[in-house]
Amino acid sequence: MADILPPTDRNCDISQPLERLSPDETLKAESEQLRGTIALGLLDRITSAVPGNDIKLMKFHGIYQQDDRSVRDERRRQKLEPAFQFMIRVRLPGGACTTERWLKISELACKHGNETLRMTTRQTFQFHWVLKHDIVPVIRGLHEVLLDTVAACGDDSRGVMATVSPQFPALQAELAVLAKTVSDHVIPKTRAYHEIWYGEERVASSEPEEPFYGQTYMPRKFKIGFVIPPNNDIDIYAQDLGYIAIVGKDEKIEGFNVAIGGGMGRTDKAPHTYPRTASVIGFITPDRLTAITEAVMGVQRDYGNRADRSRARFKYTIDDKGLDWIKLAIEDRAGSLEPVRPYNFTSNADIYGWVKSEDGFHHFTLFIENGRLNRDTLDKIAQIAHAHKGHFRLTPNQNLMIANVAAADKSEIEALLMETGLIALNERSVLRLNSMACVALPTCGLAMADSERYLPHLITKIEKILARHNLQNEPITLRMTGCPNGCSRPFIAEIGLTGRAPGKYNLYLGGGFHGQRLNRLYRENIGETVILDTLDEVLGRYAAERLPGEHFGDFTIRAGIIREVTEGRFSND
Ligand code: SRM
Ligand code: SF4
Repeated sequence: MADILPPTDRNCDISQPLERLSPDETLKAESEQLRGTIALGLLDRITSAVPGNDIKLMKFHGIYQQDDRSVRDERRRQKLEPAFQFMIRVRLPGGACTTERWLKISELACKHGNETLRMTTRQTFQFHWVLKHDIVPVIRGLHEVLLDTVAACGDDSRGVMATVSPQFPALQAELAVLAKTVSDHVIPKTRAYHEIWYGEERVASSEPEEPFYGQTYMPRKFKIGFVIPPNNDIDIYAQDLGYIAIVGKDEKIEGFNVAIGGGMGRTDKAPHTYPRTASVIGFITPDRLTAITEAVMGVQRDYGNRADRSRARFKYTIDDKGLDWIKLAIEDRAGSLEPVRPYNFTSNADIYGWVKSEDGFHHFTLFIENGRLNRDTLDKIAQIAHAHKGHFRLTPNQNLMIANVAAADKSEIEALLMETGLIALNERSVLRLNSMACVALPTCGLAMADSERYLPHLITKIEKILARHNLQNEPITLRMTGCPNGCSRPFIAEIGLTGRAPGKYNLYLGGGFHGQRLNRLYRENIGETVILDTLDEVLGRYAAERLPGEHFGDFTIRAGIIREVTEGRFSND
């Protein structure tokens, strides 16, 4: 593994004079490597919240303070503080989860998380509704199965994703290991987490606690993912740094194409913000992975915008400095990249049901609508976990793969899927199986409209439209969010809906079927009736005018319904 590079001059970009740094930069610098007053705030029993600055610092520990927005007004009327509770996100590189870990997580969710659990769009778990005094038991419970929540949020490298597509078991297992290696390499090294959550003593040292991140960490979150074509299940073009495996004739990974600068979030009516699909800049051999990761992250660490958080993601650094400049800066730190190697994606969906891989194992992908698990489903999956000798993988589309079922055990797992009724979850329309929604209301503080709670109902209505146009078997990607931050990656869906206000959404069309192209705003701030009427019209045209094999997103562009987005920065034009 490559040595960790010493931090170069923090904020060395001369365009960022110290006095103009955003307040978050000062907070990080003064936090004593993410300690702040978190430990003290947890002891305060008068409030169910934590102090303002600690709210931000706790994100680096994977914990978000939220409040139940459905009772906000009522509590204000009663002069009560908001119903504070916490969301806790687990770090789970590549979504790989043993059955032992699953059972522990499920137990913690039932005990401390209001009997609900969420599988996220980046292949991990989120506990919701955790009360302040329950945070430590959750974190320590996770520790019992050697899991933690370090850097699941915050200005650092977030959960590293890795494909779950089961066709190439050996390669997939290799990628899962690489995702873990990269994740371990780039997570913060501060002992703050151990002290605050496990109660360990602080040990004095003359060595810097964060050799790579320094005191101010990254300018903003940074996301890494690994994929094996042809299935782009992790949405490589939405990652800050993506590695596309190039597989040789001998079925071995020759190396990776390096993709940089993907990201989804935008702010409505703020054209200086936009989603961007990652640019593929070169090829590297596997031995260069950690060095290149450090170089790419180092460039963003040193040149990312630390004055304006709305422009702090790597995608903007790239567009501000120029792709060629950034590539040179990376090469300057880690050597030349080889020319991009050919690759081809065909889909970004999960493959449902049983798939047999070349090594003789069977894998069952179970549809979990929007990744939400309630008590009933948790109990049913626990039955499978007790019997299953393989492991689980959380998919990038919020679903669950029961992985590595030996041929001799398949009938037992199948019987359990039938007995529990879980198998019926897969008997859904193609549209529903290709849909995703973010959490949104009532827990997400940024939500402007419902998403996870509403999309299932909207889909039922769209299914009728599809049936009328005989399109019910057409795979069309549909993704919804409660705001334009893009947590379900809606801006690369063929149909994207992002919340504007309660019951109102922006409708985007023209995204690429396998996540390769951004969509564009088609109708703004519309309610259900207009959404359905608009889709009825456009889908009707698709049914009548499409070419053989033509995907819906491609059709909307060819038919002149929407203008193609060639680059993110022009997506608001
Ligand atoms: Fe996200 C913020 C949920 C994947 C872009 N995201 C949030 C917060 C933490 C709201 C907040 O800041 O207070 C949400 C918590 C809601 C709740 O109640 O749980 C939240 N994001 C999620 C999850 C749980 C959605 C889901 O339904 O699965 C996903 C957790 C992923 C994980 O396991 O780490 C999630 N978020 C994403 C993705 C998709 C991805 O990474 O592949 C994106 C788009 C890609 C990107 O980062 O550009 C995404 N989330 C955002 C943004 C916009 C960031 C930006 O720079 O533009 C925010 C807001 C922010 O950071 O200021 C945000
Ligand atoms: Fe919350 Fe917006 Fe992300 Fe949905 S897209 S979870 S509403 S931040």
